[in-house]
Amino acid sequence: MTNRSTFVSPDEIRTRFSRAMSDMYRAEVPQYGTLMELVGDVNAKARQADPLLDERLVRNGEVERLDLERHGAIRLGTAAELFTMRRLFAVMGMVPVGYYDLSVAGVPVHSTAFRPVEPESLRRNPFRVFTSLLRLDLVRDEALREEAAAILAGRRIYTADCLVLIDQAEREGGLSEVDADRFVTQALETFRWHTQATVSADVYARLRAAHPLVADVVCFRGPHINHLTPRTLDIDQAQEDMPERGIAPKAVIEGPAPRRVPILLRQTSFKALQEAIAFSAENGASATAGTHTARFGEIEQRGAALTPKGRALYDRLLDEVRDRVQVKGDGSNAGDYMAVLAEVFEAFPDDEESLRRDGLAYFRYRATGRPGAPAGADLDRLVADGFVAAEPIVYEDFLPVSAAGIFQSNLGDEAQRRFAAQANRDAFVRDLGSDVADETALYAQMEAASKAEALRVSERRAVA
Ligand code: OOG
Ligand code: NI
Repeated sequence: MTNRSTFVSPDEIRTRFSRAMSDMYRAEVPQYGTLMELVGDVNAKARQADPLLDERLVRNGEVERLDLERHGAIRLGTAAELFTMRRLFAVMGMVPVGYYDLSVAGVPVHSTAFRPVEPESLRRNPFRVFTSLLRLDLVRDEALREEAAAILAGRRIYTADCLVLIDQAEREGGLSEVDADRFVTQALETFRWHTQATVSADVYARLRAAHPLVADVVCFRGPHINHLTPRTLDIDQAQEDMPERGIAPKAVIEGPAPRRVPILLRQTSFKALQEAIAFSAENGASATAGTHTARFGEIEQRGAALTPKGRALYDRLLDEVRDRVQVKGDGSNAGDYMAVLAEVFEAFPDDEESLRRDGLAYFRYRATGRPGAPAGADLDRLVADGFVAAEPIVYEDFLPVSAAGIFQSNLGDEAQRRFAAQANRDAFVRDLGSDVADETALYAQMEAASKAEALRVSERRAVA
């Protein structure tokens, strides 16, 4: 017998899961704990320095979740793993949004982001997981490709209890208090680090030579969480402060230049750590010790979601930057890159009214409650006269060029690269077992719904 009202909400399960993941990661990667402390300090200073910002954070109920993780990332090996991962995340109210082709950056994966989509769910806990699927079809050596596929076919990344609980949640429509906690415990197992590789040092070396990412995905029992990412209010400050705390940041902050009105997403990370692992024994020889580089920490600062027009401008400007200067592998010209970035992005309007008027960003509208709105007035008029307020909608997704930069800096190769795109969205969707939501449509819907509501409220209060 089940009773819907006794189910724990998916939002609550996601909150428990992200907390458990954070605790596990901090215990496993102490430097990540140091990054969390740094972010806490930077955020506290930023709030002090900017009372308006502070007020908005308090008004929107964001303070309690301010320093918490906004996202994590995993890399899967097979279609079946991805299919089940979709079902696992659905239990926590996370659905696949967007398709990211990373082949453009020479990384043999394609990806989606599992995330909540309802504004209320995002507000309760915005945790999302950037989830990549290895593309063995992009590995040239056929024998190696088959060897990797055979290794992957033999692993089981979900515990038996986890699979039972996913089935149960689907069948019954939710999980009880006790089962929700069991689910979190069982699901967490999939994301755990394994110091024992499933392959010999020789197999590891050959896979790594094909691409470091191939080795990372194929040689372990499961898709270890490879980073978690809290939110910072001042990413430039955090980047600058990292070395003082013994953290080596990647050379440049990905995304747009620093601005008054933030847009999209800016991200930076500390470089992945070299960690001790053991390879399995081979041909009667004893197991050997080795190292593997996969896990790191990242921070992010989010801004306005852009319309297709705004995004086209962003992509064009970023292309121009990267035509003019490419970050070198050793990061020695990071300053030049940031200078060119700032110069080129001057062409992107940097005040809320221009972003709105020019249709570059999505906005959420609300009636301010100011009395005396004229009947039948159009939205721009109502905004101009203070009857309706408009606030940018926060971008909740990822950026493929930035993601590629994060991948590369953590594979020990920060040189910017461009390859021919080899997107295969159809294959991804087939493996996933469902379509991915179109992020632009989600923002457009949110904007449209808020517009209609703001107009309705103003009209009701309007004076003829
Ligand atoms: C994922 C990198 C992408 C981001 O924030 O853009 C990402 C990975 O390294 O697996 O997390
Ligand atoms: Ni990330």
